[in-house]
Amino acid sequence: MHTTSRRGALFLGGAAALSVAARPRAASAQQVAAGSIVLPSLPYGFDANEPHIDAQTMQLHHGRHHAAYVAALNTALREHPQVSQQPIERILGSLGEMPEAIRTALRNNGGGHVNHLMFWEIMGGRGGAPTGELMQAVDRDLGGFEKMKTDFNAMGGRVFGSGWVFVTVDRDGKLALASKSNQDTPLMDNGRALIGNDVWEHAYYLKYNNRRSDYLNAWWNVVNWDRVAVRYAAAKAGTLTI
Ligand code: MN3
Repeated sequence: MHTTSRRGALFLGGAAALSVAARPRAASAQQVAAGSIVLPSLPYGFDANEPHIDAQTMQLHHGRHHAAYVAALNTALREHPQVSQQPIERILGSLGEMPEAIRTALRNNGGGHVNHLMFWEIMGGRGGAPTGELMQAVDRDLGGFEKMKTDFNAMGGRVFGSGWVFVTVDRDGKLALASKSNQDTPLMDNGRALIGNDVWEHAYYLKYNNRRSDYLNAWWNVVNWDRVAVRYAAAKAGTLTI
């Protein structure tokens, strides 16, 4: 429906390829060097979310903030090839088993990487509402679309300092709201984010200053529900990696 769909598919493929390439059995053909996680390009232009999220914020957010998480993640992985061969979702789902020397770096920067991959993936749309099976789940589990948005925005407003607000999804397709501090992610609970909004000030301060609630309200206008539906189907199929 949008011209971005093909680029979106490539972007999704990039995220999936990260996990596949990181598995030891797949490493022989295309050996993945330790510390070689790459920052994918956005699946749309920096101005795709205007006027709700300005192009400069998108550019800085992707090119500086997300890039910094990727760089720091690679630095942490460089000396730990046995960790770098594992899919990022497995690393984040078993942080307690990770080398103590890099555990905090993995948590902050691995979390930052996957949270932003998900975030870019589900934006670039024109808002509206979910349809079909996903809308039925919203009605069933979250009291309907309007209540979901109201509760999500309220939860996002209550995050003290920096963090995220999510709708999580399990293998049965059940939805729930959750918030996390810093770059923590539902992957750390072996859950999955269906959608999430970044409430770090870097996500909105240039345009909204300290008016986080205005940003939270406006953000729904750029959600791409077609891509969210793909994530929902993947979650139910057990193939949603991050
Ligand atoms: Mn951010």
